Amino acid sequence: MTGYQAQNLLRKIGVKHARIGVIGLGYVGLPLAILFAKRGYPVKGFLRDKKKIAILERGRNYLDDDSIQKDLESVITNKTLSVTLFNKLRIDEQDILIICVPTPINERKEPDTSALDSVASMLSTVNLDGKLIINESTVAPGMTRRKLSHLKGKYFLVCSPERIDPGNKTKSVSIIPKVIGGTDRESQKLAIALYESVLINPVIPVSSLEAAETVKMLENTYRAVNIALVNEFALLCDKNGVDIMEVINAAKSKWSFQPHYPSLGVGGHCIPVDPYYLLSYAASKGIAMPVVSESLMRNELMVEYVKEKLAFVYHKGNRVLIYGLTYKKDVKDVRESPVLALCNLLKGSGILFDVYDPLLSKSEHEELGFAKGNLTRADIVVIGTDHSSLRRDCMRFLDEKTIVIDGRNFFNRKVGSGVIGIGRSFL
Ligand code: SAJ
Repeated sequence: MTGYQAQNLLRKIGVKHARIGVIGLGYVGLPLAILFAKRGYPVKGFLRDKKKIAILERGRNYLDDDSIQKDLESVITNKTLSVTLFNKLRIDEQDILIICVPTPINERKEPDTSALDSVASMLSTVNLDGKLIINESTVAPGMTRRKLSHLKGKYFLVCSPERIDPGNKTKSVSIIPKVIGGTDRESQKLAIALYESVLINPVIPVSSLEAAETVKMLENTYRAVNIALVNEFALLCDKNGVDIMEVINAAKSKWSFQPHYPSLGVGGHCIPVDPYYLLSYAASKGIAMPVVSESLMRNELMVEYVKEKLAFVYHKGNRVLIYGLTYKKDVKDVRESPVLALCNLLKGSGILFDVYDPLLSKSEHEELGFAKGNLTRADIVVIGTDHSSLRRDCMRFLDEKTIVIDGRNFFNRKVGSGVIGIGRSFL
């Protein structure tokens, strides 16, 4: 690419005239599109789902995140953000294209990059001369280059992995530092100028696309491995009668100890997923990463531990209530939820159970194959997700005879006739 193209785009960024296309308006793309529009850029959001387009055009949002609602209404009303079907004509009009599509794993826990591949194939129909392409979707090292660097035209290419924490109102997209690695200095420089024009916190430049991809792999694999470590310690504490939470809380006094907490499992579309992209990449390089693979398995097997605890106290005819289905507290998202994995394990075990998640409607429970249970007295309650409403709701299903299987170590004292937690108990 020529210096003129870079200078021209840099100038447009400088005056916020660069037209930005955000491909994919989910929990990553929508807040990002709103942020750029709010800061004055002309932003076009690209979606494949006409229903979602209609919702956004009414200034409503389909994410369970009310913190973006006010800004969404204003950028839609003042038309700095418009949304449209993902098509080649509209793409051609953009100076910058930011890719924010999901990169899940399939049932064999292999990378499923079909959404990203479909974006790449759409982009391949357009001459990308002078455009800046940014991949924010989480991928294994080398994937951005392999999938996005051989398209038509002379364009700038960068990887800047998303780092959103869904449901975390204090970590809005505008304050999360962005790691930026490009195919060359000019690409990186353009992306730095773009993100610095909207971010409060500094950007973190790295030397290549692969370095940026590897940062994301390390961040999330680090979290998965450390959660697995405390899960293993919880199993040890379970045997030696020590309270894992007391141990963790005391260990926090050591400056080099970053606390993680045991639970019935690790859900969401990041922590239990991204390390499988890493393992797939490592395998392609002939590298084994047993710490990673063992940790993922450890986390996935925590539901077996919870099932054993439940089976130990269960008697035929007991009413069992599983409270919470989503993957983490106060987040309405069931992707890779360990509670659903537990429910699947229990099916056919002879243990009958009701489920209740305060964040999910009756029909959303039914879409998951459950009737929405009610908050009435239960003989046994399994805490699947420690939503904020649990403190209030537990008054309705607990009595002095209820046994609690606490999959989130929510309770820190005896309630009902006793609490069996993950590496702790109050009996
Ligand atoms: N969990 C534990 N023990 C812990 C922490 C979490 O069992 O100590 C479980 C949670 O209940 C959940 C899963 O692990 O089921 C994931 O928890 P999370 O807090 O990491 O939730 P996510 O997936 O929303 O994490 C996101 C991630 N962001 C991105 O990948 C872009 C992650 O990298 C961040 O560390 C996290 O937000 C955050 O805290 O910012």
